[in-house]
Amino acid sequence: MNIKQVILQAFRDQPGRFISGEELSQTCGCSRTAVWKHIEELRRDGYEVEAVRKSGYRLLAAPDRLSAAEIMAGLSTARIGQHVIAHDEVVSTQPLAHEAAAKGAQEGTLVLAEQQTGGKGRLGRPWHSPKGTGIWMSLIVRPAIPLPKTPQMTLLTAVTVARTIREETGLPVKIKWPNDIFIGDKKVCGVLTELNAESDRVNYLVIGIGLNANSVQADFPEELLSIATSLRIESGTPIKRVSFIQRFCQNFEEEYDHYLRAGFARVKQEWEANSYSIGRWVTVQTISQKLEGQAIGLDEEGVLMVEDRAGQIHKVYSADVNY
Ligand code: BT5
Repeated sequence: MNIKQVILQAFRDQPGRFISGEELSQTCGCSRTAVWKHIEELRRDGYEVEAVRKSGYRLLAAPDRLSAAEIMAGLSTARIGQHVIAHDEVVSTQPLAHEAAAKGAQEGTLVLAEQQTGGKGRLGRPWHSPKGTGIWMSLIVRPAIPLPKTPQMTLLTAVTVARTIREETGLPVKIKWPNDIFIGDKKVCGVLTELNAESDRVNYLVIGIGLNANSVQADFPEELLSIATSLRIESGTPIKRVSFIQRFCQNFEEEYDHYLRAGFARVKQEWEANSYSIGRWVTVQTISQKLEGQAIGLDEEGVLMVEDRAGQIHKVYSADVNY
């Protein structure tokens, strides 16, 4: 932790209380003048810090800005979110995460941005990511799992996002196979998992998460208005993006550690319990075939099972599913 982070942590450990300059200088191991300079920097970063002679400093409000210091302060994970690379504007967080991973970034590193000018969905589709309204982030993980199991990480991520939305907002969310989070019939979040592997070994995965957090209707272009929504639109109040990310990191780490230890069964159960897809009549377009049927569940490995009119069950590994 750098000095600004230590100061923020001290404020968070004693919420609402004044902390003297002397105490902060001891906690940080620097002079009182240096403390004052760092407090000024925090103010420039958007923190409201009150300073009262003889009492010291106290934190009144933190900005809703996705800075590394904000996210890491008070995060109780061992590795997910323990390294944060925060940008203001990028083309996409995905290639930046790949670059960081290739240079050895630790598992759990998060790359995020306030705005993406070329956000990516699957199959080269665009992901609309306007400034300050969403959570646009890429998480680097290095699971020791065989290649064919890597799609399970998308399902694990979807389950984790869904749980985090429920815990933070109480909104009823559903997961649409394989990577969409829905509220009602609109998409609030998409997950894009990209893989870097050599022969049969996973080097790393970059899991991109795009969540419409505080967008209002006017933030969506015409073509998305009828298919997209945000947590703010659905709940009627803005959400705290920093707390959301912190809780996501905690939930992800817990789910991921359990998965690495005990396998896919718990993710499967939670996915099915929250599924938008199961029971629905779907059209599946794979590279080689098109089929229609009812989505009936996941198999033990996380592959979607679709039963056609003749009662035959098809396994859908990777495809576009329409409803
Ligand atoms: C996805 O693709 O849903 C994956 C989205 C992943 C975005 C994250 S943001 C952080 C990281 N950096 C990136 O550059 N990407 C990842 P897909 O299932 O292909 O859905 C794409 C489709 O969703 C588009 O064709 C639109 O129809 C729709 N869409 C685009 N932007 C949207 C938005 N903000 N909200 C809801 N739907 C959107």
